[in-house]
Amino acid sequence: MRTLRRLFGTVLPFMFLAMLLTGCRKNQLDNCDLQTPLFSFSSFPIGVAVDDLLLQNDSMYQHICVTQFNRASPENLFKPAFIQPEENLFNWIESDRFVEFLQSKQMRIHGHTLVWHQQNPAWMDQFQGDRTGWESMLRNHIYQIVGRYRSSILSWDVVNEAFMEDGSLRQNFWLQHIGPTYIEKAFRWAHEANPEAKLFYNDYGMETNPTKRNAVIQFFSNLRLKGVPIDGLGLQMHVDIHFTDMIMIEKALQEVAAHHFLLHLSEVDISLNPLGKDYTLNNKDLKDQADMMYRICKSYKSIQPNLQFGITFWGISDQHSWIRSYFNRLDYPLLFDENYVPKPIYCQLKKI
Ligand code: 9MR
Repeated sequence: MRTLRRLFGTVLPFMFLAMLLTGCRKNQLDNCDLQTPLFSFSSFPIGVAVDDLLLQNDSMYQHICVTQFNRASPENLFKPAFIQPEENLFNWIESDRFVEFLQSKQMRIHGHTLVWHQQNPAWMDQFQGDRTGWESMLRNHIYQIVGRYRSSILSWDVVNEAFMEDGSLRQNFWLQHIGPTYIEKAFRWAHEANPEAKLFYNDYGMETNPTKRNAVIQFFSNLRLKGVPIDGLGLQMHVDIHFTDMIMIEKALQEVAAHHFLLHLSEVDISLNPLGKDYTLNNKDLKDQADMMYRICKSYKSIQPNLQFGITFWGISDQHSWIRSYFNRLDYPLLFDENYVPKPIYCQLKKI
């Protein structure tokens, strides 16, 4: 009897309290805990841009990549300068290894990117030929790559950044040598090479610039009416914490969905120091970053589920973000810090 009283009087309440405390603590930690993959919290794929060299040489990078994400976009490896460095000489060794490795880890691969104005090899830039020559050169590039990965890469950024901020077509060498039909031709050729693949147009600024967004939506809606196989739009979503008009972003996502395009938030990062000032990282900015991501996800989840192609982050650790090297500024736009410790934005994503 005395033992029972002791059990109810002291031991059980203590055990209950301990369970409650560890339970709460566990819940809080769960959000940031790397034991549970980020993608397992999401109803749509969670992707990441993957740097091939880091994937091979940095074991922590590799570990986070294959355990936290379930889709990968090759950050640079599939761009023309890397994959076809000389005319008709394709660098399959690295791209094959990349694809096989990530597939062995059950990750989907999103092909990035077939047609762009940057990261093209010199021979392509200086290519000599009339319109037909340019067309067959581009067709060959697309056929070779999309065809080779017909069974392993089931979605592609076919054309990247072909529009300017004012909604006009960018003056790039494709436009110059083939004319504006280079875009629809690229989509048709990609579809011929792999009729199963989902084909995307990918661009930046569409989430915040209605002029550009409307021009892109109109352009691709018209192409689709003509029977051009375009499945979706990639809104890159390189944003910063000082852009606070979340209604604008929500509207952008709704508009794309209203036109029945699959929607990929394709290169997400949230800059904390967009103006490149002297900057000290602080908790308020980290929280604002997490809150902004939360709002973006909420808006994304409010579109029709069958149009939610996924959200892809443009890198793993702040240390390797393109923003630091490209703009030469200190910034912290990604989910993990320099030591691969998850940041509040990562933990917040798991609450959505
Ligand atoms: O992240 C890529 C970086 O490593 C390259 O140096 C850069 C070259 O312009 O391209 C970066 O990726 C770009 C992507 O392919 C298309 N959208 C803009 C991205 C950031 O520049």
